[in-house]
Amino acid sequence: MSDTVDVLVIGAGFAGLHMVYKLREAGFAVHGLEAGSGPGGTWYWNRYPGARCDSEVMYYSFSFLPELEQEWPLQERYPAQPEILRYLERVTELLDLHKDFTFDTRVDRLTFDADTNLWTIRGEAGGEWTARFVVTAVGCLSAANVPQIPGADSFAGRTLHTAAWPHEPVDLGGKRVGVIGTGASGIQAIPVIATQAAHLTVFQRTAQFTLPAANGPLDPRMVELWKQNYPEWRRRARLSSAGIPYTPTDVSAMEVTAEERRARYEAAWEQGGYQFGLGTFNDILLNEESNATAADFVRGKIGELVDDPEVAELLTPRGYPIATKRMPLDTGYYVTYNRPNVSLVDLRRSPIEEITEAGIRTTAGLHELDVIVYATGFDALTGPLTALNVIGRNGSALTDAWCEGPRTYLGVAIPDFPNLFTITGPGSPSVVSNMPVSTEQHAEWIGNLLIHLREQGIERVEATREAADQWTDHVQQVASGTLYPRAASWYMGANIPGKPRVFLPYVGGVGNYRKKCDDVAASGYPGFALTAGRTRV
Ligand code: NA7
Repeated sequence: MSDTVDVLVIGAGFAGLHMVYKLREAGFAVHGLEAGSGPGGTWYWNRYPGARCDSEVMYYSFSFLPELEQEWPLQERYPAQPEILRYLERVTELLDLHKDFTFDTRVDRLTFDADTNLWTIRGEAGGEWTARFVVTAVGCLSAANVPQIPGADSFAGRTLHTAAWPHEPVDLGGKRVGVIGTGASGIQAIPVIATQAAHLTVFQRTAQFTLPAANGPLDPRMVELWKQNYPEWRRRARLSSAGIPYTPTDVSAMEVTAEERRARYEAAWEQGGYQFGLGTFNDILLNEESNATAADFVRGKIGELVDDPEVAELLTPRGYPIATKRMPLDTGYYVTYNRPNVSLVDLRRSPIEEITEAGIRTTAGLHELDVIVYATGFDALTGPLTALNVIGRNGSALTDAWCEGPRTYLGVAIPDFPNLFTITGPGSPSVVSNMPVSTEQHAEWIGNLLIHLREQGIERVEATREAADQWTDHVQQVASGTLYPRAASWYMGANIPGKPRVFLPYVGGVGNYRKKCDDVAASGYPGFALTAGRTRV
């Protein structure tokens, strides 16, 4: 590749692969940089035992590859990490994208030159690129959170993080394993690690609500029907609230009798997946009383599933509404605590004091371990972007611009940072949606904007401060009409010490958001300042 391109894309997950392909096909000189040694993004890094997608397999793929759609086998209801990684590798091969990426290249600085309207992109291990436009496709959950625990370096055993799991198999047989964290990753890993380890100790800070995935093989007749109707399912997903074409309900949980409510929850629990939250009642995330009925139902299930009443009580979430922290789907999570080789440590009662050579010491004593697994999540949404050390026009740093929280226009553009676009950035549906639906919408929208700029001879595009302020206020306003802000969640930045507490994703719905973006495009991109070009790359 030449060192100067029209567009440089960072990341080779769903978003980056699509963006590079779209722009290449539109005739741009485009190149991608990726930190991993291959494509896959999230699915390249998160190889921990039990890693699986929480979106059903039919919705978790590209919609613009009809032949692959027909040929790709749909086996289990929820695809496991190796299967998704294989899918993205197949896409890379099919679209001949390898040649358009440089792998093993982590970007550690982006600098905009206001005189030339060009970005300079620096690789951590050397290498420099120049591009008129940069698109970040770095994911929302790719900057791992490793809590600073005193003595962590002194641990004599092995330390692992779910988000940076080794590529070679990890033998946990006969080992005493400690898992810190019970979010979506921990909840997937814990039941599998329990079957491998001699003993598993789970260190829980906040008890989590989780729903049964009811994973299993798909009925081949259903798969056939599905494949016949793919375009219609895709269309519905795009217009839906969460990027998954569940049929919405217009019934409030308070409108029905207690028996009817229980019957609906029970049916959804049996069916598994997000039907429980998206398909039972329309106000679980809006009305405290309605939410309490769903929360109580799940609390009751925990009591039924877990043998030891004391353990059941520790596992029972209290103090925040259900579904306001990201709801995981699980396979046998709660019943794992009935195993004789699994114990639960409540960090609220006895916090971690330090890590020693021998294990984890809480205020209640030392837990001797051979392996410590951090399942402690991510600096979500903003972390992957600030890690790029972005310097905009006037020398302004993104970290400074966002010191009180991110301000974006539509989650794709940032004032003072011209010619930079963020796929699934803060202020877009991103993590509250089925990701491929959202990355596709952004890649298409950004691609079409770049085509428009080329047609108009525009060299510089920048979100106006006014547009970003209005959008950011709208994002907060929509969130404050829901129960989401009631939880100390990573949606609020609450998991990272010192991070500003603002609501990060847009919860106004995937379909509504798409319409707003389409309206902006159809009206000639109001909210962006456009500057005609002097030079061509
Ligand atoms: P999450 O959902 O952020 O979960 C992280 C877990 O780690 C959660 O239980 C945290 O407790 C816990 N945690 C974080 N820091 C600490 C410290 N310092 N001490 C003890 N426990 C801690 O991350 P996941 O990887 O599970 O899931 C993230 C997303 O990835 C998921 O939603 C999918 O979209 C994929 P807390 O609840 O903050 O008290």
